[in-house]
Amino acid sequence: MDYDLVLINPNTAKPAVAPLGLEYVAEAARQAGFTVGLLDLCFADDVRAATTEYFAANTAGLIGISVRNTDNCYLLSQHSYLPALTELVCALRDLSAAPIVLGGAGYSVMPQQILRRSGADFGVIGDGEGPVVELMKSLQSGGPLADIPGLVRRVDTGIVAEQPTWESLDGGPRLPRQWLDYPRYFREGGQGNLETKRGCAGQCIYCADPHSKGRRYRLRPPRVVADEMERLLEMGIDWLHLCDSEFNLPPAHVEAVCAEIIKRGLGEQVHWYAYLAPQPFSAHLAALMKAAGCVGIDFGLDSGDAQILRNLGRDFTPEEARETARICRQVGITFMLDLLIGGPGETRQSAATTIQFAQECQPDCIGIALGVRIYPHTKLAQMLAGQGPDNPHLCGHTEDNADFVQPVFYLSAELGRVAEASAYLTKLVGSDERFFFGGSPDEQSDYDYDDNALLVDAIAVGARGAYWDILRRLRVGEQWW
Ligand code: B12
Repeated sequence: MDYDLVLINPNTAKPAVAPLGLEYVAEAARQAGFTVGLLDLCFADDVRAATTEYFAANTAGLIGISVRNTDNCYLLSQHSYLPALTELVCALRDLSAAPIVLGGAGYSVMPQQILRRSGADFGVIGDGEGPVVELMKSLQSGGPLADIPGLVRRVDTGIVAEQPTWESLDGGPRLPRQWLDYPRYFREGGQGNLETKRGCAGQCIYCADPHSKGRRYRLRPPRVVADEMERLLEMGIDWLHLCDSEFNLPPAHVEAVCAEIIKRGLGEQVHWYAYLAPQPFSAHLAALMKAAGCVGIDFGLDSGDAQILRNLGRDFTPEEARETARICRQVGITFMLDLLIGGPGETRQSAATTIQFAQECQPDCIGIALGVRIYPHTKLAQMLAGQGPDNPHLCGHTEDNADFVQPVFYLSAELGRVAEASAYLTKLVGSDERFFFGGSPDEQSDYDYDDNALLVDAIAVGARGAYWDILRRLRVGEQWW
């Protein structure tokens, strides 16, 4: 078949997470009148062979590759996916003459840098729907590329990037959920996915979301969200993880989405999890979310130390977070606290305060990420600009990596180097079984979701839900399947 556009999902991490972004891009291109093929390599036994076989039978006018993750973002393991991406781009050059465009959540975090290193022709920062359609039109008609929002391209002088326009999602395409094998993703990945908005107006110094999703909240109409939930339920997908970075912002939208789900009686049929900021939160919101089917929340707490929270650009206090935790326990929602230890100003004392604070909140589990992944286009990167690789707070790939493409982390020198800091935290955690340590070599305490055999096996025998909750249940022996 001759396609105008062939989209590729190269993400083979297991448990399998459906590349929802590709559904949006494929559907937008189809609705604009283009023919679209989709090569999903997630379940391929041999990625190279599957790609060769696909391009022996099909041709493309443009190839789009989704780059969901650049790396696993854990200091203790530092697994980068970019060498495999470069290999794929290289292999495609032998199989097709079509130009290659990259996009996706990971790509958008460092677009110029990844384009340069991967050898692809184009990239798109942020939403793929509009720019991919515009790119195909321009490539087919020989029209200008310079006006395409979010497009990253090569010119004689290097690489240039246009500003994304961050379109409103009011008129976004309705997703038929027909581009991917969602039932298989559910069987092997244990959860469906659903987005209620894009963008973040937060000021966190380490987060690339405002750069990759826009600084303004763009809301999907609640009826569109609920329609899509119904569509997933029709396919038997009744455990979901929402794709919002912080579901409770802005609060009015959460309430409207939950109200629509409840109105349609979906709350009793579906179980969903979400990431939330510790604030804003209230007993009213918790009850509404629970009635709409929420069974678990992962709060990005980061720290229990007021000064460290300020240093990280967070806008809540430990006391507000404590109250949020109390409400969750009162309402009966399972919850996790995610900690980010080692940022600017972190000391042994503030780390100890954080561990103790998290324990006092009595969550169902606690995740620790040691070291803060440094992304370009963030305040943290600006703070470090010009300081060079000898900065004592840098860990990971510090040499030849001024653009931060290889995994590089801020780890406050006050904690010592990686092994020392990790040993110190392990000691603080002691025998408290609620803790998970991201990227740790110990399979039992790790909660890296890439190629996590514990999760894969549990899902194969019927476990469903957020991965942290499946791991937690495994640990406490709470089996519900
Ligand atoms: C929800 C979420 C999760 C959930 C997923 C639940 C589920 N069932 O889907 C869970 C908890 C499982 C998870 C796991 C992980 N995640 Co996560 N996750 C997210 C989050 C919040 C949303 C992703 C999402 O689905 N968005 C909705 C879809 C519709 O948007 P999208 O994929 O971005 O697609 C749009 C554009 O990017 C673009 N696009 C996409 N593909 C393409 C292709 C082309 C050709 C083009 C042009 C455009 C394009 O168009 C799409 C529509 O506009 C993002 C942060 C964020 N705000 O994006 C992090 C994020 C993607 N995750 C991240 C990471 C690191 C991980 C893990 C590796 C963590 C770990 N070590 O375990 C794992 C990887 C799991 C896997 N199998 O890949 C990082 C990646 C950062 C990086 N440097 O690469 C992010 C960006 C968070 C962050 N800021 O650190 N994650």
